[in-house]
Amino acid sequence: MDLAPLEPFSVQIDFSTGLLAPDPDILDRRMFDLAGYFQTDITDPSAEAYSVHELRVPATGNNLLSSTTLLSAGKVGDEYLFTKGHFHANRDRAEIYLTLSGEGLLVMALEDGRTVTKEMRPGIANYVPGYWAHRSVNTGTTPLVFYAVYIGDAGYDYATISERGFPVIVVEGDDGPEVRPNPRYASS
Ligand code: PAN
Ligand code: ZN
Repeated sequence: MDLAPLEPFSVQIDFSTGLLAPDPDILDRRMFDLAGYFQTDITDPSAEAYSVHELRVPATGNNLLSSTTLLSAGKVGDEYLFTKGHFHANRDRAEIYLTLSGEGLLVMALEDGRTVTKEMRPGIANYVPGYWAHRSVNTGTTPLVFYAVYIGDAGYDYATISERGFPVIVVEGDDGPEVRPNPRYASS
């Protein structure tokens, strides 16, 4: 082996808040980071949208990275708040999402526009195979908290989603969340 093995470690995860101990790397996303992602303009650019709390592990293909995401509840127009969403830069890298609290939908899409939407609820683990872009949508009234585990060299391609959008959007309908075609989706 070229490199010394990492030391085994443990982390404490608070299932209701998603907070980790010891201290993770934290990435904060505010509403202005999501400008242009919704059908309507955002109204409060400085409001917290979500944060990603990642365990400190080298981002290499022999490691597993993992993080909690704390996604606020709320809407922009009639669309529920969501994460930016991405393909993995290394397209074939897979991922698992385990929901810890709150409720939502995991929207996944292939580059050809095919979509699959799965429920996110505490105790449900969602498997995201390689090649599927993924976005979490908080359809509840409390933060949506989930733990994600991904191959260390998965990386992020945000540009494709930022330019084309997802093929579907999730809006509040008369009887709760509805998944509808995205009128602004730019198919390839
Ligand atoms: C997750 C996401 C996290 C935030 O850890 O990165 O939920 O979503 P965006 O990265 O789309 O802003 C993951 O899928 N990692 O690969
Ligand atoms: Zn991912």
